[in-house]
Amino acid sequence: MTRNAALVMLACLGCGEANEPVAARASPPRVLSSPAEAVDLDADPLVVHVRLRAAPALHRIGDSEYPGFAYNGQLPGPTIRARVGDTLVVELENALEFDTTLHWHGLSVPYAMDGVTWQTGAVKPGETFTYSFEVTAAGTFWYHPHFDSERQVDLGLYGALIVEAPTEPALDDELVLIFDSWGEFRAESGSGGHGTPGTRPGALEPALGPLHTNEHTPDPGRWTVNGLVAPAFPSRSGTSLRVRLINASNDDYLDLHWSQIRQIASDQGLLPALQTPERLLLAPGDRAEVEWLLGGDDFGIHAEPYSMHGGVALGESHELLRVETEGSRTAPPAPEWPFSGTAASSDPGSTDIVYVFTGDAGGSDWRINGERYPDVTIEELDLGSTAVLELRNASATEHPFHLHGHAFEVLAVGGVAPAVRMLEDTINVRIGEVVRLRLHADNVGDWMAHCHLLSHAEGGMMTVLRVRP
Ligand SMILES: [Cu+2]
Repeated sequence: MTRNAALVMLACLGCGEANEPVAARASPPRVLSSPAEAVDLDADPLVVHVRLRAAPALHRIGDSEYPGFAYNGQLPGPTIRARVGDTLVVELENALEFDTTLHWHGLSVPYAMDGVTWQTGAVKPGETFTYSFEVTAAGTFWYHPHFDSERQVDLGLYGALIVEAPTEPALDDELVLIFDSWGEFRAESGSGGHGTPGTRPGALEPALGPLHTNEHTPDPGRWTVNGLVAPAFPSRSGTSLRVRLINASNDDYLDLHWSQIRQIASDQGLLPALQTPERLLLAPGDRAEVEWLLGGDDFGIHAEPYSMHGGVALGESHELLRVETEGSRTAPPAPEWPFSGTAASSDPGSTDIVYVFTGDAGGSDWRINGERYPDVTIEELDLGSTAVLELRNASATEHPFHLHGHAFEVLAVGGVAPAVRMLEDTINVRIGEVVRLRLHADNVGDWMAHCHLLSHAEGGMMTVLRVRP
């Protein structure tokens, strides 16, 4: 759930004794753990079959309660875990009072399974739809609706999807961290549908709806980690952990730092080499993986103030979570990751598709090449072809560009080629910046290409890239 959520406190402070005052409730748990995993209902080791039920839910965030939505009553939703080559079967039961879908962010799935409503239908209230596809790449992915996304993701519909590769070493432990930011307590009606008209108001209307505050610097105290505010993660010294980070916020960036960042993976699985950046920027929709080699010292994970309106922002560093280690053992040795060492591809210089982002800060009109979804020009590529995409940000905010159905390689950011091969599905483009991408069109479909700031997608910053057979 994110800042742009229109949220309302369920407890009514002036309504008498029928509503228990929020302050009287017990404090929520502060001990951090990975979200509970979905139960695999199929005994076949090559099939992962899970059920997700999307339904209204009451979220407790800090000392407050918020009416929202959840998968299987969980915030975040159940983590789905599979291995490369598995068939994933997900039965989605829609117990909401409006349409929904599931999108598998970062995975290349057949177009009919992508959860978009450009041509195919949504899952209606009371219906169950079964998604089924082979998972073909390892990494940290996530799932969320791609219908009425700004509201539905905001109100709690998201979860992690982990795909393991057999070649990767097992560490002592693993931690899945899903970050979200929460909106102000404010009632405002409204609903949208990613440009899809006719969305039925939900059960909780008119109390809930998008809240477009367009704040330059969101209150860092609104962040949650796996639904918890400023939790502690207890561990033992001498432990090695693989930590998977997902930014599920609608519109808020995470500029993370801690004592030593050892990044092993980004959107599309393992990097070619270990990276030790000073900061780790997670735009909405972005993922990263890091290794924690715990010695005896406690440390905090901090977020620096960061704004879509120009990056580094005013404000103070904020501790999102604290790692508390017991014991005095030294840090374990670094695991042997099967890093490939692959260098970045050279930029051919030519450009096949250009996407120019425009829009004014504070506005709700966001465009790609001057067009607003769904009234867009469809760029086309032949199956099997390779294309260079150039993203040009001529707007007043940053934009995390996300392409469905494909991973892409980053050729250059602001004219600078990355040191190693970077495979992504979501890439932040700063104000005035040009980003060049190499795309191998290997998946037939009408793929959404959009800004993953969900208020911008809702405002029209979405187009369609067709891969024809
Ligand atoms: Cu944007």
